Amino acid sequence: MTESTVPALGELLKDAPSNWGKWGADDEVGALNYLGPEQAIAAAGLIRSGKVFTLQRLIGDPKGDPVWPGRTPAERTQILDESSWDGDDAPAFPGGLHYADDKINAFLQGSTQYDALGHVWHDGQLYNGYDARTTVGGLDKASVEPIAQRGVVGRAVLLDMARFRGKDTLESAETYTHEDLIACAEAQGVELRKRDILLIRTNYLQLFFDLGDKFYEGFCEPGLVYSPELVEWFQEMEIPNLVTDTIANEVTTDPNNGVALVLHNALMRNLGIAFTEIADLEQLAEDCAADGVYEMFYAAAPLKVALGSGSPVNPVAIK
Ligand code: UVW
Repeated sequence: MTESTVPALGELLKDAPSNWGKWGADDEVGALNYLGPEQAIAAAGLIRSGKVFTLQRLIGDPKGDPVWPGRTPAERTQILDESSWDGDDAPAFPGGLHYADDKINAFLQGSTQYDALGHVWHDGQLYNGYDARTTVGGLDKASVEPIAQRGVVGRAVLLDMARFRGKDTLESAETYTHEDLIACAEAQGVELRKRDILLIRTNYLQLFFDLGDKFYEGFCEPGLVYSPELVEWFQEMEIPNLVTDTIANEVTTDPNNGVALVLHNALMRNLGIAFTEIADLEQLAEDCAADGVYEMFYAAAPLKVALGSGSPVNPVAIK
């Protein structure tokens, strides 16, 4: 497929469903509106064993941080430690207090993160029809802050696509559809319900640790692939939040049309579905395979970053 035959997103998605205006002209959290007290109370009823799983990847992992090409991993810098008091520069407090301070310089989209609904756009408009000029210098509209202010709580279902396909990890550019998600849920014996938060495991980032720099050669992650039927399914199912263990939640380049990150536009920009990326689903998946329970309570709140296009998060799943 040559560059000139690749359709523009606006053309590809011209008849695609949209949730713009559904929750009012001022809405900035989209399909998260599907999650309210009723969903939180129902999800709490799923807590049976009390096993808690935290789904964030370690920032500053000595083995490396997988990030989208062009982004750099977080850098943590020690500012104060015991050596600071060897000289005269360290702060002096009555009683002789010493302490450690550090800071990180990080992409807000590095590590496990929520994307703001205004994180991607095309044709000059973001989620809910906001003008793309509102992103200049920071997201005035549909930033991560409103998501952080409300939090995300609901029933989550883990769909272990790697195990379902009998693989350690899905392969580069491997795709799956909503029908595969349904088949995976059936094989796992779990019911998919409206307003479920979907946690999809590929274990693809294991290859980042196995392959080193070669991981980025011909970079194309596996993932969900666009079709009108898939978008309709996500809309009908009122999916509020798509969580995966890959960097971008979908196949990087759509093999059917050559377009990059189609679902960021069809699901996030058009339907307002929150994207959570680079989640660590390994321990949770092990546990689900062991006890056969693939539904759980899920809670997450990204950091409250004014104007932010994304923010790190450490989601919690409780079974
Ligand atoms: C891009 O949108 C480019 O990246 P991500 O959603 O993975 O942060």
